[in-house]
Amino acid sequence: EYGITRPKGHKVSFHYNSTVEDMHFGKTHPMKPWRLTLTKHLVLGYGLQYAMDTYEAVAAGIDQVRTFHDPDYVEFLSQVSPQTFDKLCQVPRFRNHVPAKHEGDSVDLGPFNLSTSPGADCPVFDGMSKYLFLYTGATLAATNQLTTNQSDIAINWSGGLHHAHKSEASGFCYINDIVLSIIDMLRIYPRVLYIDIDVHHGDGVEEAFQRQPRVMTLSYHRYGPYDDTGHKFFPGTGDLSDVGLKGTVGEHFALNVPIGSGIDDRQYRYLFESVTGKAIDAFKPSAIVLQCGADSLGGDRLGQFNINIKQHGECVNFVKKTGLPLLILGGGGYTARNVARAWCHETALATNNGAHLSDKIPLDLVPRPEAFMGRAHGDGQLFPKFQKDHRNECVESDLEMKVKKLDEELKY
Ligand code: VJV
Ligand code: CA
Ligand code: ZN
Repeated sequence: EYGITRPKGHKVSFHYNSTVEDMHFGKTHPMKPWRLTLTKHLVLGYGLQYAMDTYEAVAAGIDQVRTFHDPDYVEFLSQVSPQTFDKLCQVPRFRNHVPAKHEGDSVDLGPFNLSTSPGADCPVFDGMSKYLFLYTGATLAATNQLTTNQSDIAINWSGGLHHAHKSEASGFCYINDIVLSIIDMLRIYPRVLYIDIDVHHGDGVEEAFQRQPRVMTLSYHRYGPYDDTGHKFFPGTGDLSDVGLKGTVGEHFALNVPIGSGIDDRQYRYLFESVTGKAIDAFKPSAIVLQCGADSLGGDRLGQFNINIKQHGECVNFVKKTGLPLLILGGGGYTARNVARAWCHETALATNNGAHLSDKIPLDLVPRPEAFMGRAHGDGQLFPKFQKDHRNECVESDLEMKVKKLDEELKY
């Protein structure tokens, strides 16, 4: 009825395990794994399962996670729960990893920036260990589909956790599945391009490869001196002048596109297509990893951009057109119904011969139609127009200056 077809000679794999849906970071914590439930409902409602191969993810192994992360950190993550946290904190080699206390810290931090305080960015919650190794396992299985030439595009919406560091959790991210994936890819592909359209800077991935000329990282993100609360937008890195570690062979292989609040579709498209296009031409990647954080959408609870779902999806289309092996990952996204809309639309763009889905959500086929109904929830449309709730600080001349500067950087 919705005309879903399986593209010939183009294989897409979708990696997921529903166990991640039941996780709770805490009552009012912005990260809601049930956004993945809503995404699944839309994907199945539109019948996209017929256009791709779906795989049940299995947990990553401890050894796989150790290819990037510190062994003590991995051991801690594999054992931690609200019940075991206090005991693990007493272990001397874990105590060494407690971050220094900063003035004005509202929550007590334990080892590796983890905490049982409900207000923490990286709380310890029930089932957490399972959750972390599952989203990582899904990304690694997706990666394997590409490196063994079994898929052209592989998708894991539960992955894309770009802030995690080697031995520290950060910004809702614990295991950096992206870094682990790229490490695997480097065994097969000469060069990997990482593109990050989450509203936050992809600092963990950039840092991991800052000395590595075979990986180019390119992040688009909100960045500015200060926001209305007097704080820097998280994580506060990713300036235009940040281009990889100076004095190493990795210099010039990181690119950052800092963006002011309220950017609109047209401006975002100009930035994304100019810079990504030039990066692809200059770097000539053998494969691409695209982190599709949906907090760059208008109306996001944490984001500050005004872009619509169609433009977010155009970024996926633009990258897909290169025809290179492509890993598509999730990331941020804090207005759950819109995260589901965007990621369902992007699943369709990856499959279904790139055809657009009908704007009318098949409400009779989704288990929780009320999540998408009513004026406040987008009136049953897949592409509701977001109200522009952030003042547009972006001026054309400034965008042009940024494109020019990054173009110069790509001449190295
Ligand atoms: O801005 C920050 C850091 C603080 C210290 C810790 N407090 C909790 C918040 C301010 C400076 N953290 C950011 C992290 C954003 C992570 C984005 C992740 C991704 O999308 O890039 C990829 C998945 C931040 N912004 C908003 C919050 N934290 C926040 C955290 C909460 C919260 C409300 C807002 C944690 C718990 C609860 N409410 C109950
Ligand atoms: Ca980003
Ligand atoms: Zn984000």
